[in-house]
Amino acid sequence: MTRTLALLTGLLLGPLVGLNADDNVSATRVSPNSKPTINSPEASTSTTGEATPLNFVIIMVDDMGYEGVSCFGNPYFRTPEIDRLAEEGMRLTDFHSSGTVCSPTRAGLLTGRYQQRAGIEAVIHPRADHPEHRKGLQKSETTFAEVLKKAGYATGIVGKWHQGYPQNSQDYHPQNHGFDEFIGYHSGNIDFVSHVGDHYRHDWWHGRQETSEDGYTTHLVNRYADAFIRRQAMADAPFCLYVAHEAIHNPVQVPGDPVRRTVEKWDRWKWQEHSAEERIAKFKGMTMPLDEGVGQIRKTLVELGIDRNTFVLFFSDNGPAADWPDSDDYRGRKGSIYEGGHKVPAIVWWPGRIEAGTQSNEPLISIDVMPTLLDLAEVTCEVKLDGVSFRDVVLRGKSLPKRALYWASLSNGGGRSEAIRQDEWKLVVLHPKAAPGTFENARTELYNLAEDPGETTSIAERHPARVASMLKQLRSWYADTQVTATEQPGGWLSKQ
Ligand SMILES: [Ca+2]
Repeated sequence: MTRTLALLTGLLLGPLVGLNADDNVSATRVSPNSKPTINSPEASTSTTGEATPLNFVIIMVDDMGYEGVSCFGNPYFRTPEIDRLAEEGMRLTDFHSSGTVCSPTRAGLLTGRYQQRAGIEAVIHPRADHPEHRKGLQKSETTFAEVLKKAGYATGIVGKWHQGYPQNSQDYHPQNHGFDEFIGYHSGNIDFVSHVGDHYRHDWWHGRQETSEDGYTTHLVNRYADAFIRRQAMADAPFCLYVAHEAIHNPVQVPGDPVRRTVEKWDRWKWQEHSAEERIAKFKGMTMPLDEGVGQIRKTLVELGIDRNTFVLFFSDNGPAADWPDSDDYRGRKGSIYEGGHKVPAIVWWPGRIEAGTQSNEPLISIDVMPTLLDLAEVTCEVKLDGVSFRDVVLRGKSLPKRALYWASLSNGGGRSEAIRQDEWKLVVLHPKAAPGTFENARTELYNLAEDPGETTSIAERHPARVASMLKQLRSWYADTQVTATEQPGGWLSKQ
């Protein structure tokens, strides 16, 4: 931790006390080289009677709000394929992203720890002079792909990485983080047709090879995800595929729409200039190819006879962007520390093991994904993870031990906000008019999510003891993440 950060943390978050492991932190330990156990309880039996280890397909969509799909309440159109995944699997109705924007959620997903520990608190910004531009996932981090690869898995990512630009450091490349294969892009979004990123460079790659390729991004992601599964199904090793969709992030383009961004300019589709009907048409037009892709993955797994030993997880990386109508009752959107910023649709599917058509209301967070995958694969890692496995939640309907969930968001403009949730209680901390990157001007709000899921009325004044206790715990958690936080270049408070 830099001296500046230490001082800042001490000044604004209180003394660095209570740095012992939080009660919600679970330790997952074991040999990183242990192989998936062929006779493990989770292994399935194929038609030949031979036990096979479990495959994983992690499908993360971009900027889809809670009601983005019809099985979570989309009032505008149906998403039949994603709905079918839910009908044959389980809806997770209280699932949250650990970030409120793209890069932080992805860092937390990949490492199973709060992304603050990896030093990725904000969007890794496309503009070269932005304080957050030069950051990325450092090689010292341990990802689920690395652990599974060491355990014998074939690993691949198709789609969005957004964990640092390769022109800043090759250390950030997904193939330096446990992925055997990468087809996709490094930036936060690309034109769906020209594949020019928001940093105004062409950004479509096959591994380390920049590749010019025709095709609407969602169609390409669908095609390469399907190809990976078909190829790996023929191989001896189990596989883990991370499908990181671009949809339904901007640029707002449906199949057949023209190029909107070149290396010179971006003709942005401005939602303010369009009617509600036009916005819904684009929303639907971008969602349907994604829905078809999810359906194709399900069909391919069934066709290949590996559906009963493949665990599929579908979820979104944060709440809805401003381009889309906000139909749900949750306050805030993408970037917000309120529920609308991080409460997202999520579905798990594993025929024969997860009971079809069920739902779980257990509070879960995206940093739980890595410990869950390792638990299901019966492998372990030597890094202490913050997330906990929800295997028994989805397989046996059990509850997790009580724990607190935390969020700390840093906007592109350097604005901070934090939140802690304990059962139905949620404390929100905002910093109006604070200097960028600082924790000045803390204003606390308290909500009871059971009584007020829309976070409409703060009841902080009625519960001063609870506010003080939750605030203390939140500050202790944040300070703990900073003690060993990975050093990153740049940042709002850096003199670099
Ligand atoms: Ca996003």
